[in-house]
Amino acid sequence: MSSVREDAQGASAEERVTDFDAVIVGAGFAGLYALHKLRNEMGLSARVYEAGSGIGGTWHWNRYPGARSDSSSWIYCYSFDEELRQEWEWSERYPQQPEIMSYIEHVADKFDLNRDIQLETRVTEATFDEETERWEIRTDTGDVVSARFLIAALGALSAANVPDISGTETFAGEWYHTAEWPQEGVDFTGKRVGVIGTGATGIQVATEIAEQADHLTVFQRTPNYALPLGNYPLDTESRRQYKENYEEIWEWVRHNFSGHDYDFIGKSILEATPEERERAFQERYDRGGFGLWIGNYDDILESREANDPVSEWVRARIQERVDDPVTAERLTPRDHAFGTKRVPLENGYYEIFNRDHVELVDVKEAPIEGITSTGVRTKDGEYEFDALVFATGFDAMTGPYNKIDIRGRDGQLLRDKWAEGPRTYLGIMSAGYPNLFAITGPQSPSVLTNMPVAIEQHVEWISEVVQHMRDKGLDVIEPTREAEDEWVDHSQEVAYATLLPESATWYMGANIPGKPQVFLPYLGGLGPYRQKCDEVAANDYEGFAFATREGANT
Ligand code: NA7
Repeated sequence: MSSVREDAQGASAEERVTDFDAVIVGAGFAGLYALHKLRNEMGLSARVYEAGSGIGGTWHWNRYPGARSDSSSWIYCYSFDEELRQEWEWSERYPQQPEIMSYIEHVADKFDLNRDIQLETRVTEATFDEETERWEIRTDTGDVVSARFLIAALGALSAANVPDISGTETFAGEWYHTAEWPQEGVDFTGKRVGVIGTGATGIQVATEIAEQADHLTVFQRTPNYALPLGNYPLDTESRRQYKENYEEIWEWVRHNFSGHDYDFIGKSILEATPEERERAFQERYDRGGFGLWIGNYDDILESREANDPVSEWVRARIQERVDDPVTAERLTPRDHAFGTKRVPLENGYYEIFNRDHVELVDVKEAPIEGITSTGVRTKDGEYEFDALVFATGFDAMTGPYNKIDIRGRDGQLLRDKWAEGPRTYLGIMSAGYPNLFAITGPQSPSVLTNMPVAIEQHVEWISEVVQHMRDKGLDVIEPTREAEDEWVDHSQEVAYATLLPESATWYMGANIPGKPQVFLPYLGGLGPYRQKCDEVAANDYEGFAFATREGANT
């Protein structure tokens, strides 16, 4: 006997609306705001599909111990609603995962979003029908719906990367990837735990597991330049201050380089005396956060000469925090320049290695040869574990798109078009994929910014162009190949004018075997990027072609 599945509104499958103005894929920060904008403010019919069992995107999946935002709480949120800004009370400078989830749930309730979100439903295919000029969307639960607009709110870091290490399936204990963490949590008390990976996530999770586990082994491939988090609780007075100055703070972060509350110093490091540099570095280190990275001298990411002093300075800070000189040296990065990989923020990470029950294994010295039923085998020997944690990152930016069969004009798969690297105009659309909008997709500032600020900019720009189309009676928008080619070239030129492409990072696709080595996010800065998007819109959406259903171009 088959039962009729009911959707979020209680409508049965037969009654369900199957044609929407917009289908949004993903219910994280991006998808939720897109739904609010398109449905609540513009009156479009919209459906959100979300693969997870709850809303929240990144914060639904990444609930590993120690997960928290590296952005200041008062800007790691939405700015679009004054009442929301004023009523929400953040408890810390850097909020932890449960608090961010509570905020997201509050937003969904406040704007009545849940009724149009279908959970536990993964979009598997999206095909542009050139006859109807609509997208046909299919899911793993058998839904087939159509939409004029398809909004990819997939997240830049949502396709988990579990490395292909032989024998993983034979491991007799429990193993986890940090981005697919069990909803009920994991208790490591009394356990021998191995953590593989020392990126932003590995550093957060290892610091926390060190508190619980009997023994912790951290497998490090590349040491990082982690900086102190500098977290502190927010009291009533500090909350009052940021609330009073909200508009000013937000205007600043909307237009600066990173969408974070840092600005570059406004001067070349080469013009600063050694004493000035020392003062500048120490102040930023003491304050915590990304100040040494994106609030430092202007040119530290532009040349080795400008970068060396800060790389050297951070190395010295790492060395002085770790007692054992061999471990200290292993933790000290010497193979890449500071700031060319995503800088992790830490909260006592280096000090865990001063404890007897924590050890560091350098897998460049002693590569992992395989996983066995009892643990991890390296060139130097075997380590036994009750539990293994993969903090091994993501198939970043393009990975989430490549997981869906997205077919545009002539049935071309997006992943085929992007085989040599993503091709977009402004990181928002790709030629041959009409009416498909990406929120914080490849070749947009995205992961190089404080995400909610970049998300708001994209959602607002996209909703304005949709409104423009409604006002003018236009049905289809698509970038021209010329505009796209120029943007692809421009985004690579901007990146290659810096040191970032030198390092083997997920920004470059270097963490995934076989992935093309192309700089994925746009490094021109959020403020300048916003200005470019605004100019394009003011200039009659220069670089985009519009059409009506009859096919007339405007
Ligand atoms: P990252 O930054 O990609 O870090 C992944 C870590 O895992 C990194 O240390 C990798 O070493 C390591 N890794 C990956 N594959 C392997 C294998 N096969 N063997 C050993 N070590 C491996 O991901 P995160 O989740 O930490 O951070 C991603 C973003 O999420 C972060 O920037 C925040 O925005 C939130 P590698 O450095 O590649 O040598």
